[in-house]
Amino acid sequence: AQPIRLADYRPPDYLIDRVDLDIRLDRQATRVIARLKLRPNPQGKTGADLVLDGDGLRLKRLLLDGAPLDIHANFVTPDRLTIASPPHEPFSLEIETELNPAANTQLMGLYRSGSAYCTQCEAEGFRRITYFLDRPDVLSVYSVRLEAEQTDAPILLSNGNRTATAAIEGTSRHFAVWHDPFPKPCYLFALVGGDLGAIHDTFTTASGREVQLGIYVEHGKEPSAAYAMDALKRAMRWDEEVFGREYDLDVFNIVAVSDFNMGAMENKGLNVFNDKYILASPETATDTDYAQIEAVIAHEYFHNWTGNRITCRDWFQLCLKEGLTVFRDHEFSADMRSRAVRRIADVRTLRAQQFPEDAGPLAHNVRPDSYYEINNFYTATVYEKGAELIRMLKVLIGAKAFRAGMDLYFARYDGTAATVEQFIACFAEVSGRDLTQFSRWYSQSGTPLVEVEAHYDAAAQALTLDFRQSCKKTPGQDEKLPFVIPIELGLLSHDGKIFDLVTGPQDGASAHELATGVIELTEPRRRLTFHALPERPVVSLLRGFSAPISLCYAASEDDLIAQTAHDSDSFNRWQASQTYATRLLLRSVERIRAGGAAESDPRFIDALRHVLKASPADPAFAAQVLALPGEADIAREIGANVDPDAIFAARKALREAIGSGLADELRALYASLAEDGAYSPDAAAAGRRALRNAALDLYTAANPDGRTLAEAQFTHAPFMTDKIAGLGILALHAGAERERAFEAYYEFYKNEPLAIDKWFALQAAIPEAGALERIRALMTHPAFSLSNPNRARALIGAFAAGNQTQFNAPDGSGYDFVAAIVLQLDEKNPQVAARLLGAFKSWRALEPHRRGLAEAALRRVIAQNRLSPDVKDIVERSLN
Ligand code: BAL
Ligand code: ZN
Repeated sequence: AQPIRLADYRPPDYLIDRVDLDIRLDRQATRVIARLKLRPNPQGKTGADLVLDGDGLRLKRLLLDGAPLDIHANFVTPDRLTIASPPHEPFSLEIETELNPAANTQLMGLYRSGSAYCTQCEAEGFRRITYFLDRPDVLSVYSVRLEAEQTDAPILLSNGNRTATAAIEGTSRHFAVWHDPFPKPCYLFALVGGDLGAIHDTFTTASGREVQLGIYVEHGKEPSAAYAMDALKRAMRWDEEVFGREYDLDVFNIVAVSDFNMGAMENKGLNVFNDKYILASPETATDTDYAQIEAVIAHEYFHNWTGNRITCRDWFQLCLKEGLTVFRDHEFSADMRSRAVRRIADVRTLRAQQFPEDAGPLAHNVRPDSYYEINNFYTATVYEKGAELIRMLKVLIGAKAFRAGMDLYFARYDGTAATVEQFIACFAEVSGRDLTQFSRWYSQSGTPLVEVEAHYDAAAQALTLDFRQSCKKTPGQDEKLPFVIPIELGLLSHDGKIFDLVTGPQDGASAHELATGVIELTEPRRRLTFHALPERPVVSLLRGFSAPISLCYAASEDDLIAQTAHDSDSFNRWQASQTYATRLLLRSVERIRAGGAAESDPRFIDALRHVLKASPADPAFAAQVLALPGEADIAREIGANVDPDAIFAARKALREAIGSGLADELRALYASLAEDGAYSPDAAAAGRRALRNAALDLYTAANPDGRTLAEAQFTHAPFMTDKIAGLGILALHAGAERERAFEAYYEFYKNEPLAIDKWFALQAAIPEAGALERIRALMTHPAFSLSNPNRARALIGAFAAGNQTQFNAPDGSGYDFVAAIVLQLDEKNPQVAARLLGAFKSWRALEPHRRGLAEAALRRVIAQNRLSPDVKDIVERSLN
């Protein structure tokens, strides 16, 4: 197969102005009649054949301008419908197809989830419903008539506003008609039919229009949708206040389904959600779940403007809607919660998910140049790095110009399918800046490395900083041009005073840089000298993580300790502690690999003691500091010849050292943060729980009586956050407590699939040799189903992505297991299978023995004929 290339983009030869769908829902034989009004596109090729996309379709009837066409002729295949020389004037097509939703295991197009019919059309699912120009630059106005047995689907929903609904006389059937006045690409089409419960509310927009809000869930789950509704209303208000964006339809509906490939989907006026991101009660959801629900609700809602009103010209522009919308949901969460803690959490995610992508065989541009399978580009690079680029743009041009650029973008491109260039041009125009170099962030993959050297001249009271940027080659890109990199900078005294940034006329920093504290690197090297520094300052670089880069700066340990205590930039306060811990862990890994013991460092323990002491001021922040760099973070820092067992041992030793060195403090902190009373998901309360559980976790790492505390917490905690934290701690320690707790948890939650997912995931992550055996046994558990994406991700995904020692077991069993599951799953649900295979993304960085085993597992996958395009694409790129 040939890749699809951005450079080959051509406007469509035909446009589809109107789509009237008449859909009779049936579990095995749903009938779809699509009436399309087409016309030649003045920007397309005159007289071209009309080639409509399909995917596994069964055509029953076809009419062109009302006249039947012979559907047995060879211009129709399940995957394509070609009409040679269609009229040169506007014309109509009527296409009847028949679908089997019950047999649709890919969960793309129309399928069944629980007691509902639902759809997923992004990226290319609409072609599994009817033949169409399935590309995002074909925008149409949709009317949809849905008909079903009243008992089978009493609820009938689609995009837009409902214009009619009635029982069909003399039958047990009913129908509803929905009209969406906003032209949209077909990937935003959705329908839902089913027997669902709902909660309703209203929202009055800034201009005074009342919008009817509905969230549809499985019967009996209605109370668990209340937090999602609250988050939705807050998101609607926030988008008005912060971006000036008002909602545009009379209705906004959300439906939660239990079988869903992604997190959620932003279909116009009818978001469809993985129920994991809707359902929350204190008894079943953790603080993290609440925060994620808030973020995903906001994300999908924000797409109404960034994605729906302005969509993407082609799928290469995916970051135009996704990166921007992730940025918007990050800002929303920062405003709803603690900005500093959200920033740390977002950077942790970026580093854990996107940096390894950029460093491995699956590296790709934020805006890719080509693809074989677009489903594989819903990545951390497009989403998370894409969001960082928007954030960086705001740092570079300032908040005021950023908002003006957004306003211009909305005004200029509303109702169209846009490109990244058009987006960036808006910001260039309002700021007067040339953003050509900034655009390289979209077309060059890889994480830039910025190395900084500092030299202090005491006599001159001057500090010279030498910056050097570079970027390793990535697949298909051997040479990299320099990026524009904003480095937010602070110079501090060792007790935390901030020095003014002063440079001389010869030293090169602009007045703007000095005023904002943001230094811009545009060339491979830059030297800056700062004056009026009576002491050698602590250099606080990349404050707030002002650019998605790797920073290499040999700060002294004294500086890192001072920063951990005093840096006025809270991100760098956290970063200094992480840098210190990472260095310590890297040294320990070396020693362990050489047959020695991990290094102990009382200074680090001491620094943490101070963090604990100061923790009442900001418990959530302290919890972030106590969460040491993860095993994958350390592996990424090592970069090559990685031994996951040595990393685990080093990290375990450090946890034990902290648990024993700070036993009294941790235990006291744990006791002091005990809470009783009602649960509140707010950030302050969540922060206290996070710190309390982090304290217990570290305490238990070295003190066996911690298990008794953990078991008591697990048993008596009324709410999920503390219950699962107790279980998670017990899970790390083999013994009777652990097994008792797992059994008790299952008994308690067996009717709550989302809670059982946590049970699967914790067991999958047990870092012990028996983990794989346990997982195999759990795969036969009645609560498990490989066909349900949430279950598959909870058990297999948690193992592949979260259990570093066992996935990378030196006998290759982890690789073989995941490869075999990928093949099994590929026959049913290629998207989920391909995503699971992504666990191999860092295989080349492993030590040679494991590398060989991982490669052999990948080769077994590639050797299969009948791989889906999704899995084939990932395995081929992984091996290239
Ligand atoms: N558009 C796919 C799901 C999301 O990013 O919102
Ligand atoms: Zn999105």
